[in-house]
Amino acid sequence: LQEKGLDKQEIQNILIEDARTGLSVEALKRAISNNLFYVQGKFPEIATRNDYYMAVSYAVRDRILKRWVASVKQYLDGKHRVVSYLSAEYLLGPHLANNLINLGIYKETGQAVKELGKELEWLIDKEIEPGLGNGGLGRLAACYMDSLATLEVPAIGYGIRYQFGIFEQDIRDGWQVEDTDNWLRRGNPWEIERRELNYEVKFGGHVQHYTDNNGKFCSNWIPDLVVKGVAYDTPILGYDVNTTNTLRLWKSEAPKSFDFQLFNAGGYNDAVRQKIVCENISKVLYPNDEQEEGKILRLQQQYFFVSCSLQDMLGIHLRQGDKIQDFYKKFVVQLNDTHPAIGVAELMRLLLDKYQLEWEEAWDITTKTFAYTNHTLLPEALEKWDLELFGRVLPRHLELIYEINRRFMDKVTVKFYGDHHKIASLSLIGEGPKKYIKMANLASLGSFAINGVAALHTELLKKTVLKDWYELSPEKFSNKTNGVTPRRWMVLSNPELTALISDKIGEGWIKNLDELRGLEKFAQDQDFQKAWMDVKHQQKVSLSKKILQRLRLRVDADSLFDVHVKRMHEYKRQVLNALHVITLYNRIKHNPDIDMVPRTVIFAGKAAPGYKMAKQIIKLITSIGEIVNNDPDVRDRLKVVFYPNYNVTNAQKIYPAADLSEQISTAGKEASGTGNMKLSLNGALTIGTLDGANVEIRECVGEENFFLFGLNADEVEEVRVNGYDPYSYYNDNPDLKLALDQINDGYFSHLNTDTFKTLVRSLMFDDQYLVLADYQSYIDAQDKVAETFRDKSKWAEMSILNVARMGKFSSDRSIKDYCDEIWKVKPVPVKLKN
Ligand code: T68
Repeated sequence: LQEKGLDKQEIQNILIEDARTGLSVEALKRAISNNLFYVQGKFPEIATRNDYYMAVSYAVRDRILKRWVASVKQYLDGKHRVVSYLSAEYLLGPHLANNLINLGIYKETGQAVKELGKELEWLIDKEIEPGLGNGGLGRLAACYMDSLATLEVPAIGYGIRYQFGIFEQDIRDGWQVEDTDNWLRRGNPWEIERRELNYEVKFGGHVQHYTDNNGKFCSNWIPDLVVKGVAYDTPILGYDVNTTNTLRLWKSEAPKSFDFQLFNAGGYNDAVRQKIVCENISKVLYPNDEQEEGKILRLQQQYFFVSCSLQDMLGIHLRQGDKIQDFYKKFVVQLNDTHPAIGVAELMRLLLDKYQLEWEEAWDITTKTFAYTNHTLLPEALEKWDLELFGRVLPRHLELIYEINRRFMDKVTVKFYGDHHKIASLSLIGEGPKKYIKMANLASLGSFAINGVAALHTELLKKTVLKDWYELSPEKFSNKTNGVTPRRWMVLSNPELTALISDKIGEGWIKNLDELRGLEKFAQDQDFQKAWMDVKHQQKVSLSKKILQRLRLRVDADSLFDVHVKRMHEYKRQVLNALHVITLYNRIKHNPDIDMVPRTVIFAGKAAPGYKMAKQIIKLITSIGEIVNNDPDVRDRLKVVFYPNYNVTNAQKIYPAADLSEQISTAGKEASGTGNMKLSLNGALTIGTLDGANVEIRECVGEENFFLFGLNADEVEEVRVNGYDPYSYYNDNPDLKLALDQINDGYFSHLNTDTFKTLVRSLMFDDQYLVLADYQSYIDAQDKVAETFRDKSKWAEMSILNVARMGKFSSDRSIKDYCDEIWKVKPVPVKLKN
């Protein structure tokens, strides 16, 4: 630098800048050492693994911050339109490796850490993931945040900073036990606390009405609780771009002024109690997927984060000097299911009560702002709030919802005069022994766009749960098939396959997944097939080691890895898979020398803590495992694994090792599925029903490369209408009968006939999910899987073709569709100065 004629000060500045943001091995090494000393206050001899993790993470964060600041500046200067994603859940998964990949410094950082005498993998492996979601819906939000940034679209994700995320699952005596997820216990280097960014949120109390001096009718909400929401920002960096968006999560606290008032009045205990009540709101994630809870705290959580987020957006908008009337031009707000649907009433409240707009104008802005994504057809998952409870928590919103509904009902009654059923179904308020508020109706009425998450799902929405809404406003409806980010679900979790693919077709596919097509022409290439299956084998060996460590169970990496991983739910039919396992086991017992394709059946997934049946299914799987894995007759032909604590970290280890992907839900029940996409992208073949996105996956990969079985959605309906008779399937099928009798008679439960009583009874007498109806079709398809697996070259070809044809299922494609067809937003490339 001296030779270049720079003076001392200039050189100094460059060195400082480089230490903060340089991407070379040297710069990274210096930054990590500095952080170890100046942030952690340690020197190498006494630094712990977490000290190193923090030191590396802060070095990475500095580099992201430079891009983050540039992004925010650019967005504000240009007054660009912004996507606001409202979601009660974000299942991000571990940050470090993902950020290294998106920054493009994975190798350099690995080298820097190595030169400091440590291993980067040693740090990555132990990262505690933020599990701020239940399953597919929360993970989708995370994939979408990645794609929004990668596509350089200005976006902000809003949600809740739960102190405790999804519980940790342990298996004891074959049963699930839950442990709290204290994910913040070692600190979180990826978030920045923004104490200055906080909003007050009111709860309870009553509403006063009065007429002001100008004769205007006004409302004043006097709450009995005020909570403060504090922003915690996490940067979301795109892949191979500078764009860094913000995930803004709200933590609830007690406002200072509030407890002081009580304190001064001598109510110390009350003050402390209030503080706890406030902090409780963002304390813990509700661990239910697809099952309504109807708890007050849950409603408080929803309103809390939605109110903070809308106040924040309005603040951003007004600070730019723009008219309140133009709010919908600045922000488009996507509702991730109905969990944030209270936003419709809250935006109305803010526009009416705070900004004094007239009703028509406020409603016009509101309905141009929101768009709603539905994620489920299950009736038990549709959100309803008991009206009386709702009114106690949000009295002003109850008034507003009544008024929204009154105006709406006026129109509907004219339009559908005499059709009482339709009118009642469209009402925001349900009648019955107790009145309730229908959140899907509030979301549908308050949004300009409504979408399902796979083609079949959208069609079924239009025919069933949202039928009347479709008939009322067909122009609002569209499909946006889900997608997954290839960065986390391929580059990060399967570096070996990534390298093999890039070696053949270059790296363009990482940002343009359609380019995987280029692999098709190698599908029959013997050398490529061999390299392909070698990578798969290597991944299976790695997973086998993990299984051995975690479960002290030895599995054969040459066996067919049959993978069924997702939340435990009756509609996902883990039991059907279990019946297949028992059938294979019985074949061996019946014919001990049978020549069969060895299998390792791997299950993983959490059950909602209150969902008895799902927990019993876990127990069934572990119990079958106990018998099968310890039976000497079985030898190496069959193993059953229940891999505990399924989360993003574990998913990243399981997907790359899968040969077979189980997507066997009752047709018409799984809205989309996204695990189906991740598994296929990683080279697994799918055995599945015509449900959710399976339909589209099969269309893309070709029906000859997909193991289809079972009733389709229409046939399922038909069977139900005609009366499903499980007993006849049981009686007519000796293999099925034997398997069910064994479960019932305690064959897998030390002769205890109580253990699986409710499960068997459900299957035999009132199973909504038609497990027995699809049994034989499933067994036949599984036999075909096994036959195909014997032909290694054929299997490799099918696997390559599956991957080659997965381009559609990138979340980049999904997000592009949302941008073009719903949000009307354009990319804003971010340039770095100097
Ligand atoms: C899932 N839904 C769908 N819900 O089941 C899945 N629900 O088919 C789809 O692929 C995915 O969403 C993404 O679209 C969920 O994951 C929940 O987790 C949930 C959580 C709370 C309340 C209700």
